[in-house]
Amino acid sequence: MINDTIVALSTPRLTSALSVIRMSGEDSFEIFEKIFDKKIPEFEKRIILVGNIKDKNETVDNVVVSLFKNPYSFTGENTVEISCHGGLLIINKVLTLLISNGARQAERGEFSKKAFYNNKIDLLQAESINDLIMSKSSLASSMAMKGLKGQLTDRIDEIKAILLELLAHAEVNIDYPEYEDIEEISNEVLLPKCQILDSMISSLLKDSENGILIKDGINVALIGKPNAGKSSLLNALIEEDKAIVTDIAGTTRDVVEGSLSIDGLLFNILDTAGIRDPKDEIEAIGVNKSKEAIQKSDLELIVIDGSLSLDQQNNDLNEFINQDKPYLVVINKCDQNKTHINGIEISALNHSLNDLKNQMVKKIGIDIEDISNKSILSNSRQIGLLTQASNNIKKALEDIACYTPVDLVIISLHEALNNLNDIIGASSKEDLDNEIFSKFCIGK
Ligand SMILES: Nc1nc2c(ncn2[C@@H]2O[C@H](COP(=O)(O)OP(=O)(O)OP(=O)(O)O)[C@@H](O)[C@H]2O)c(=O)[nH]1
Ligand SMILES: [Mg+2]
Repeated sequence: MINDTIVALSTPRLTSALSVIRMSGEDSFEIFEKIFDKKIPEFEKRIILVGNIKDKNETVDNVVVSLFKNPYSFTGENTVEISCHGGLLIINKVLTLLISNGARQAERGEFSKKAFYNNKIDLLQAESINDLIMSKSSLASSMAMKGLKGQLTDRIDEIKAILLELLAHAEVNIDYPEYEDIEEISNEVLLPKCQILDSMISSLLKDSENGILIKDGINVALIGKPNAGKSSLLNALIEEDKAIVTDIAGTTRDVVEGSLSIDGLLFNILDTAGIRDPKDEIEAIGVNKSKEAIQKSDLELIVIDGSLSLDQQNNDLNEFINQDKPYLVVINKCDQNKTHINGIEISALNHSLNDLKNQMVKKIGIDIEDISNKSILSNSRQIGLLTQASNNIKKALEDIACYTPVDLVIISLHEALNNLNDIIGASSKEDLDNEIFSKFCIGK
């Protein structure tokens, strides 16, 4: 399958000025020549041609074609990128011609998969490509770009280098006892190195804690009594009339979502139905949906109607405070002259929300400046594997403290190396062999 020549439309299937069709695989040039009105000249790495796509004697389109010779392409294979005119008929015709001449329709992500198998990118870089395409905030895209450029892999490689050196040393002691000039590895040698590993992994894990929040956005639930002004606040925050606003209590039934970026961070705002004893079946469903949205939120904004009496404001607040989750108390309708309980005073109607926005960023506690300078992990697969690596190093430290024999301690270190390699999609065996042969010159 991985050797097939694959083809796909790389731009959206929409009518547009231009579209790009990409084909990759050993037979790409041969297949392309069958539908092009020119011979591909000899070339070294890359070439651009202009000519016509032909279906027998009919000219389908006049196109610009970029040809990349193996290994000088994204996938590492012979690749053809056809820039054709973006009409759906033309796109379909060109695709059909390529497929009928031997290419196969690519599956999702298959070009990146080929790049990975051909060692053009590692797994982290492949995941970063997707993250970059999908990123919804400037911070998320700069994070993905670091991954794509390999800076994240570099950070994992620094940790791996220490582990590899230790493991190679231990392997040499065991497999080549006749090498007397190589120091015997002991728990005293392992201890400081494992402490360094533990602190490097912990610091990457800590930096990455917020990676998923940055990538997927921070879910903020607007909660409160009916008529407090939740929907008005959603509309004011996203600067769009998305949710229906009326002075009838119980207006919002379904959860309404909108998003906005504050200081490069993406916030997904969830406007919920006001919580009260439901008056009918539809409202009961709405209130349940609100509770689900509140559950999945990362931050709650408790919206209090500041035009009510102080006692009422306090009662409403007490009903909604949930100590398990970060929350901010937002006193709305401050344009109406009343005394308010403590909270961030706003008016959803006159849109002065800067203080609230600053407090939202502060409450989430992401140091934007610090994190934008770092390479961090950003999906649960990567973070799960790094957590396993961390646990394995901690296990090794416990074993050292209990005077466990070295060859048992290194089992956990091997596991940690496997975890790190799984993050980037590399093989531990190969790494270890390389380390042994390069540093110790065994088998010279
Ligand atoms: N004076 C004033 N009125 C506001 C403000 N925010 C909202 N309102 C009014 O309060 C009423 C209720 O607003 P909504 O935004 O629909 O309230 P809600 O909390 O979404 O209500 P439900 O959907 O019923 O739970 C509307 O008449 C709004 O115009 C504000 O800051 N000042
Ligand atoms: Mg509402």
